[in-house]
Amino acid sequence: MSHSHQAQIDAFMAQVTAQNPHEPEFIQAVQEVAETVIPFIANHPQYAEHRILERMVEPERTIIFRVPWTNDQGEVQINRGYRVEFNSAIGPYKGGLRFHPTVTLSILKFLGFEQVFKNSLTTLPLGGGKGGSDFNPKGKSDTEVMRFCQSFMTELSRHIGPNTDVPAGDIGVGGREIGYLFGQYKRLRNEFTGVLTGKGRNWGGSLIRPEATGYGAVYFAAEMLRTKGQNFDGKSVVVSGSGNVAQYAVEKCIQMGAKVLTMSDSKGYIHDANGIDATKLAWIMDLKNNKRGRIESYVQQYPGASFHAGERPWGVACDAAFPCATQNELNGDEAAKLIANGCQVVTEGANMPSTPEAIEAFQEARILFTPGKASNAGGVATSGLEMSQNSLRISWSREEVDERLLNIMKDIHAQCVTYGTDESGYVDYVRGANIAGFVKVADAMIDQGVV
Ligand code: NDP
Ligand code: 2IT
Repeated sequence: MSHSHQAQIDAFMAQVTAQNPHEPEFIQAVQEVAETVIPFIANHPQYAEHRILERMVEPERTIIFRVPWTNDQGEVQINRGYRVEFNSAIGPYKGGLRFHPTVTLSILKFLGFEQVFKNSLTTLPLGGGKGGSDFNPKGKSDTEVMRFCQSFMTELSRHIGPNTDVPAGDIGVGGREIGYLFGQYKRLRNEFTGVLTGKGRNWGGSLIRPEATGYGAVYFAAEMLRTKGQNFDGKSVVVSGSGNVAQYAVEKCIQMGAKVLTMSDSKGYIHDANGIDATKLAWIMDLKNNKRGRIESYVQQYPGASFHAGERPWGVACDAAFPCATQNELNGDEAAKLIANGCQVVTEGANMPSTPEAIEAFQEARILFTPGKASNAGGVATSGLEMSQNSLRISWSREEVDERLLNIMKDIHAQCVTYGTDESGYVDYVRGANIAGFVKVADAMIDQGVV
């Protein structure tokens, strides 16, 4: 990179850092975009003239609110709720809700900022937003989760709508929570609309939405492998997480003939050298989704496997890795281990799971690496398809939605190749995703004036 580009990036980041103190995750997400987009803007002065990037780092609106509720003992509890409405240049704000004790404004701003670029890549008319709460659903009864969701929606309902802002799930928000949130919105507004996605199949949900993020990540990885004349058949795969994204990434890897060696949760990882097959995965899905249990129990059910408390799976030798748990879960040292063990492809299912040092290591080693904003976009893309079906008041078959998802993932891959290929032919998927995502939103912002 030239000195003048670096100086521009440094000046821009100094400003962003000064304006957003105590927001390390947000600054990390902006830095990654700035490093690739600022050199591009240098050759496209219209974006500098209209101060597009400066406007894009400022959310259009941030809502922070009190969420009071009572637990099963009748005691009053207080959590903090958020919705960051980041950018609506190309469509209504769209993005998930996260319920996890680590949720802060910084976390939601990083996720909302990423979402703007991701949603732009999907080819669908979706703006970007994110929300959530520091509420911890773990260990709470269904009735406690319901009362929390009802209180959260009582305030959120003033700010969202099917043409304004359409939330969905993320960490800690799955089908159960979306159901309680939808029920309360409908009751308050007396309106049955597609105001949330990830709904149940009988009340406006789309087939394939539960599978979409994990399936989409594997479709994207398969596209990357195809550029090398390879596929997943016989490849060994390491996955982190055991929630929604991880489960369906594993399912699709198995369907494509790969051998999945690991899954994890926040307490550690399980390693099954014989491979997690479809039967074992069904057992894990029941454990996590119905019994809300811990991944550790896997080794009682399948004694051939081992559990590694407090550790992450990146030391296990593999051909392909899918980080599918959370942000900053794969650091530079772990990236070096993956590379040394022969890993050829790293596909982010989670949002920002690789630290900047890890990304640098993958790119220096010239392995196939894709950022979440490209490879996990299948989830929100299928949310977009759910919105279309709701508007049309019809529902498409499983095959139809799956095919649209596959084509969207191929399209995102092609956009990354267009903007990310360097002189040597190496595809920098980070640069490709950031620039392709940026251009569509930036052009729309110019068209719409200074708003
Ligand atoms: P879930 O709540 O279904 O699962 C989260 C998984 O990650 C669990 O196994 C959880 O373990 C683990 N995890 C969460 N926090 C941590 C942590 N701090 N350290 C270690 N492990 C952790 O969430 P999803 O599967 O929906 O989301 C996973 C990732 O994918 C997130 O980054 C999310 O933003 C991203 N994503 C999700 C999409 C979706 O459609 N759901 C779409 C695109 C991206 P434990 O049970 O112990 O907490
Ligand atoms: O990070 C994400 O893209 C999501 N959690 C899914 C958002 C959505 O609106 O489906």
